[in-house]
Formats: sequence, C-alpha cells, structure tokens
Amino acid sequence: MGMSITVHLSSEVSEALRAGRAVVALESTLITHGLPYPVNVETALAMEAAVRAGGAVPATIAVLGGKITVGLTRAQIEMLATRPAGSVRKCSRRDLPIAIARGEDGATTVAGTMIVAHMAGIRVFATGGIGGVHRGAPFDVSADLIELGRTPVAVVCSGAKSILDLPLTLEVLETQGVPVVGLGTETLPAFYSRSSGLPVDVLIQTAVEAAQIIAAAQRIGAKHGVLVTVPVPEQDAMPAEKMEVAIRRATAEAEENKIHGKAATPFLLARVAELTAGESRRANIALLVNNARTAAEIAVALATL
Ligand code: PSU
Ligand code: MN
Repeated sequence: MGMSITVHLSSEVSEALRAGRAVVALESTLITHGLPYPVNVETALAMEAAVRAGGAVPATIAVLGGKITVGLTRAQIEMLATRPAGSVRKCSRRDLPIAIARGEDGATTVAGTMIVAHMAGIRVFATGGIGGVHRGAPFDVSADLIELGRTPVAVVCSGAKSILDLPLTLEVLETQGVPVVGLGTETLPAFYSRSSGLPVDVLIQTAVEAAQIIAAAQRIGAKHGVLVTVPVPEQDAMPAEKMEVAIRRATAEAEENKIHGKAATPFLLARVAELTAGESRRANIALLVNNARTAAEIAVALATL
C-alpha cells in the first residue's frame, strides 16, 4: 500500500502540484488549539487569501474522519474552528497513526503538517511560531524541532513564542542540523516582538534568496528542513517586556496545575492571551498573514528556479 492512498488532496492542490506551481501548506492546530473562535476562522481564511495574493495555492492540512486531507474547504475549516475545545486531537508525529486508525478528526501541529506536506510533495509551509524547548522544563522539547531535523520542508514563521526557552530552542535546532535563516532580520524573531536578541545563521533580504537556500538543501539531498524566520510587521509588534510579566505568570500557573506534554502549549497560549487582553491578538494575526504571504513569494521563487 503506497502513501498516496492515505493522502487526500483537493483538486486545486493536486492540479497545482502536478503543474509544478507554487503551493503553501498551512497547519490546523492554530485553528483548534491556538486561537479562539471566531478569530481562528478569520485568521485561517486570511492566511489562505494572503497565500493566493502572493501567487500560490494554499493547502490547509488536517485529519478528517481518519483521512489525511490536504487543501481543506472553507466549510471544513469552519467545522474545525467551531468544534468544542478538546474534541479534536492535536496531531504531532506520534498522534497521526492514532487519529487515522480511529477515524478521528485531528489538527496537525507544525510537526504533523510537515510530515503530511512532505508526503504530498509540498516544500513550503507557513505558520506563526514553532514549538520549542519549554522554560523550566528542558526535557519538554517540541516534536517540531525533531521534525525539522528529519523532514525536508521549509517552515516560514516568526520564530518561537517567548513562552519558550529561545536560547535552548536554537541549540536543539543546531543539533538537528536545521539552518535558521533571517529574512530581513539578523536575530531570531520572538513572535509578538521583532527580536529575541539571539543571532540567526544568516541574514537575507529577499524571498529569492530563501528559495536558493531551500533549493541548495534539496540539491545536496538534505533530509532536514529549513527555518525561514520573519519578524512581525513593525506597526503590529509588541514590546517584549510587556509580554514577559504575563509569560512568567502563565508558566508558574502551568507548573502549579501540573500541566505538561501536549497540553502545555495550548494552556500557555490561552493564558498569555487572557493576561494581555486583546493586545497580543493583533500582533498574532498580523504575523500569521504576513508569513503566509511571504511563504507564497518563496514558493513562487522556488517553482521558477
Ligand atoms: N505556537 C503558536 N501557536 C500555536 C502553536 C505554536 O504561537 O498554535 C502550535 C503549533 O501547532 C505547534 C504546537 O506545532 O503548538 C507546538 O506544541 P507542542 O509544544 O506540544 O509541540
Ligand atoms: Mn511543548
């Protein structure tokens, strides 16, 4: 039984891939576990529109009734976005076989989306922030980092949220052999804020340069991904110090309540959002849409190389 049997592509995505046109993968965990309704639907649709505006075809990925689905319809995105909290399985690498075997609905994380994108032949993926090493729990290393080390998909993001330990996150990426590219930035972005102060491996200025690095990795048969980091647009950025108070408090609460493993990230994201009221939301949406548009430009450049 081949892998193609288990991947269901929308006709638009499959035609684009067959024609060698630019396609950008989008994840679904940010819809079910990252953002509340109705911001989650609005943002998912705005990201798809931004990919189209950038000249590529969007492919939002999820598991629906046990079927790996690439290129969700608007109705499918709305269905995931309105499902009660906790009723959709958060699918990282280890969760995919469980959701498939049991015929469940599953939302793919960065790791889960990379796996499926690679199976479908999609080389570029846009999201907000990747998972990383948790603060105060250095053995809680997101499967996203390990996936970046073993799956050749480029992930366009604004770094990792500062709910994480960013220096340790960069160390793991180095160990995993993942190039960390700064598109218009010399330092790793810190999600809501433009800079973590930590250096990236290379500063580039254009989508074409990003495509050249992705293409070079492919030419040498690299088995790992490439992380292309893009800071949140200047006008939507938040001061890092403002976030820090909320993050410290949320992290302490997670510890008190013994929240670990896959529950940690959704808990921290929700708590930090509550503690900063609506302020962080604008930055979050702005960077997601900006990353989707940037990923489309990279995918277009990659398709024409
Ligand atoms: N970062 C965000 N929003 C999110 C996530 C990360 O700002 O929704 C999601 C992504 O899907 C990411 C996952 O892959 O959380 C990481 O979870 P964990 O730490 O359990 O690997
Ligand atoms: Mn985690």
